[in-house]
Amino acid sequence: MIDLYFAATPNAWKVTIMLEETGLPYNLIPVSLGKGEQYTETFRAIAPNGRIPAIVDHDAAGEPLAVFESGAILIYLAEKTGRFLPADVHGRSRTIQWVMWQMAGLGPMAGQNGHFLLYAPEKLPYAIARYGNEVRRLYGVLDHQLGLTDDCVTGQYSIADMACFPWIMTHKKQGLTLDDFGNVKRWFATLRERPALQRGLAVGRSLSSSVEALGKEAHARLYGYEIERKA
Ligand SMILES: N[C@@H](CCC(=O)N[C@@H](CS)C(=O)NCC(=O)O)C(=O)O
Repeated sequence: MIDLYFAATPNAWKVTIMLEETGLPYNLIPVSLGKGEQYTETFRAIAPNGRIPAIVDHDAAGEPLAVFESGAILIYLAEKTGRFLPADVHGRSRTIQWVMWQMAGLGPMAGQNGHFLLYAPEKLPYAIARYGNEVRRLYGVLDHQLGLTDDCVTGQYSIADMACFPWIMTHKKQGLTLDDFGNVKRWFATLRERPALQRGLAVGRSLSSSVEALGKEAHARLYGYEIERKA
């Protein structure tokens, strides 16, 4: 069984998407970022960086294996299951390149852009322009790539798509419209129909510290999902 240390944020949803896509059983362990649980000694023994997501695979060879960093988790789960990471050297390298691009570029830049647009106590035009322009540029890079590969980031659905999707979900609050990125728009619409991806994204919304910080309505707007309302 895999323990997943989780809060409802894009980096953690990459992992729930992969777990749902592969059908691996997992045990969800909520980490309250608002309460600072990511900094406890117990959690940092698993994830030294003090950030979610992290997993512990109790069925790993030899002894339980802890993995932190969402990209490393995606690669680990792909290798464990033999799915969503091509075996041939070209496909494997291309997929890992795009996972790295998401990890080093799209994710951090969109995270900073979101921070300066939504959370920063004062509006800082320089920071908003710097990160906003970079996120727009990165969306353009993805759009160009999807124009070359047609359906998916590297030509077939893989961990590269799972890494990017949750960050594209935030496009409205990044100040962007997908109308400016036709290939991303098509890819986004196609992928969001996948039942496993939808299950992955539905995991733990109510546990999010950003729900605590923003409120339910704003969180749903930020990540582009519908709130289930009781009749
Ligand atoms: N590069 C890391 C980033 C992880 C990360 O930034 N996680 C955020 C939530 S999306 C977090 O734990 N934030 C807690 C904090 O800022 O204290 C990954 O992809 O796993």
